[in-house]
Amino acid sequence: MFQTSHYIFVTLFLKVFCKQRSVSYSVVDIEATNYPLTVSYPDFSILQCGTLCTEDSYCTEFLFNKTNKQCNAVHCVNKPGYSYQVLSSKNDQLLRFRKDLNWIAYMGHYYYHVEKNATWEEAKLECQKLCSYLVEINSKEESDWLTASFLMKDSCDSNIYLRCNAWTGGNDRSTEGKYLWNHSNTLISFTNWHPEEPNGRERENCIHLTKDGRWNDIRCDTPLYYICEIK
Ligand SMILES: [Ca+2]
Ligand SMILES: [Ca+2]
Repeated sequence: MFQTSHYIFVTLFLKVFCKQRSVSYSVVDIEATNYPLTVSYPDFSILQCGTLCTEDSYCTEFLFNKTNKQCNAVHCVNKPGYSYQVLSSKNDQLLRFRKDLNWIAYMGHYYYHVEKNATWEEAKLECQKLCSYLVEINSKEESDWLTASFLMKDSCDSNIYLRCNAWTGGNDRSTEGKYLWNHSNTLISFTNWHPEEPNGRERENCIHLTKDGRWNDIRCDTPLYYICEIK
């Protein structure tokens, strides 16, 4: 979905200002696929369609029909209370616009460090809204790259548990001591725990990555930044 060939890089077509936030959109190639979770916005213009998408945290992209001016938000996860329809992209009258977010590529995957505090559950949902999942770390190289790219900042507190760390998708919420990656539902094989960790037993069931690249189990309701990943 995020393959670079599908981007029209030169076209930064739309910029929507909303409550002092600026969100820009890129035109993306229409792929021959069905969008299972689309929501009809009122039919106006591309600009108004973009404004509605900007105000909708579940909307990462929207489809605009050049002929009948119909505007559809594309969601990746069900929003409570919404009724969805399936939209086919075979219609060549459709234009597709995607929110520009700070995804960074590494080894064929894309990563986005969201600098907003959230509990582990909230962070999981926020990543799903972006059609992605809480980061899953499968190697020392990936762990080190994430740390260097997102967490090693001059402004960090000396207490590595408080600042400059991020939720991962790792947890042992189902069975104490059995650590799984949430999205892939696979046992965690590569680990990079701090020397004294994991130490939280039933109290601490979610894994966060600290600025020195090590892992710690911590209470899942702790408000932390998080990293989303997508293939
Ligand atoms: Ca635990
Ligand atoms: Ca711990």
